[in-house]
Amino acid sequence: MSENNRLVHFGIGAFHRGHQAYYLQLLNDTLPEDERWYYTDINLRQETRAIPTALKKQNGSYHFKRIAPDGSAQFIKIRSINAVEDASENAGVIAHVLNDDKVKAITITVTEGGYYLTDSDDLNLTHAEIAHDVEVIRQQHGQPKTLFGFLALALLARQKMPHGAITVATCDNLRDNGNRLKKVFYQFVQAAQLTELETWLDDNVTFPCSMVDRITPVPPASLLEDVKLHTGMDDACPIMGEDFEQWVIEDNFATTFPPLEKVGVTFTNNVHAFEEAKIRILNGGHFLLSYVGALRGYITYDENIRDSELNEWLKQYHQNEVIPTIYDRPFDLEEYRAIIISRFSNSYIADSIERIAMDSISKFPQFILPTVKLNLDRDYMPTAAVNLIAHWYCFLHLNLSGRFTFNYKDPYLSVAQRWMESPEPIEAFLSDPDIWQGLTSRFPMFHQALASQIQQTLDSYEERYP
Ligand code: CS2
Repeated sequence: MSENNRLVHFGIGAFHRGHQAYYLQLLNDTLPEDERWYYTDINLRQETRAIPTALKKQNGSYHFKRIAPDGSAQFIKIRSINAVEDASENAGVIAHVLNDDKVKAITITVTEGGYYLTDSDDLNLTHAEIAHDVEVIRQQHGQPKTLFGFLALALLARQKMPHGAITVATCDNLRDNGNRLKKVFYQFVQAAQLTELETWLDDNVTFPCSMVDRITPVPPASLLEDVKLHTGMDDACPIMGEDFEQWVIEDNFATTFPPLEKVGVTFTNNVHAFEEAKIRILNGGHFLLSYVGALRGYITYDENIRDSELNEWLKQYHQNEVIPTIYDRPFDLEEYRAIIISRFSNSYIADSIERIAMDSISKFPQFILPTVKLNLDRDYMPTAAVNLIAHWYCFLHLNLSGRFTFNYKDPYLSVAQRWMESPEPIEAFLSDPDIWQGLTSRFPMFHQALASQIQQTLDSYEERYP
């Protein structure tokens, strides 16, 4: 049993280390040792083992280079993670870590694709990995592969404890993220026939929604030398990020939660307005310029913003299509957009288009589709979106056909491959229910406009990518 209160994190990416762990470090800096909170970080996937292995050798600590738009930087030592485990090797570690009443919450970052949502926002129980985990949990035997299996093991361990109540806080960019996770996790529990766990969850577990924000690029290899030069320390797994951070979390905790409001975190009952603005202005803006930027040969996202045509396209998208369809506005959206554009211009963080472009199949329904839908619902043709979505399609088409070389990563790549292999690829794309959720059939004018924009955009790349 540990002395300090603890949090557990599932999914150890750079974003988590630059965000939740950073905030906990800020808090700990204000507290005496016995009141500090520490993280146990747990890796879930075999393919992401390298960083946790290096982090474990450093007892969880590392440096964070926090970079301002003028290039000036702070090197902050993060010591708020002090235990690192790998459940992708041995899922038994989950019950061991969670069986500690000093653990008060689990935070999660597994990316948008890690939730296995269908077009109706249900859990995709037919997906092989989910079907596998349902069996593992139902039979209480074997090694899970997804968040759902690991979370079930964690909560089964808590259910056995006398005071097991716990907060489960997802920190991924899904709108209404806590409620969605709750809904699909209950579906998982039902499929695995854990009736008693389901009843226990009702009284003992909360799933607060949250909005999280910090642009955290993939750290370049040169960061190791940079850290050594500035701090004199060897660090095998430092991270870097912009100097902007924000965390808004729903005030809905099952038990004690660290008093992060002391270091700038907002606890509120209206997270939705914040997450809607962030996902549609920031993540949506990232999404839509990354494919056209890649096709123009840019490497880092700030190059998109310096391209006056792309900058103008983004402005039209934000000002004509996103901002007018955000109806709940707890702050000034124009000012918010201006801050985001200045963050997007930060060339010192050198955020790669390759990082932002990945996983587009699961990002599109979250970041872009709601904006398209809300515009069509108000009888407005979102022409900036149409233009930029056409570039996304062309990016996939040219990349998958080998005409445009780009290191595109996506666990759902087979979905795009299916469109491209069909006799009518553009039609296959436009009628995919997981992507459009019925929108293209409800609005034939939109279907038509996008199909012809795609054809026109493809033609425009004939010469550059023969
Ligand atoms: C990016 C995000 O991956 C993406 O699509 O838009 O990682 C973005 O950098 C963060 O959400 C910023 O908070």
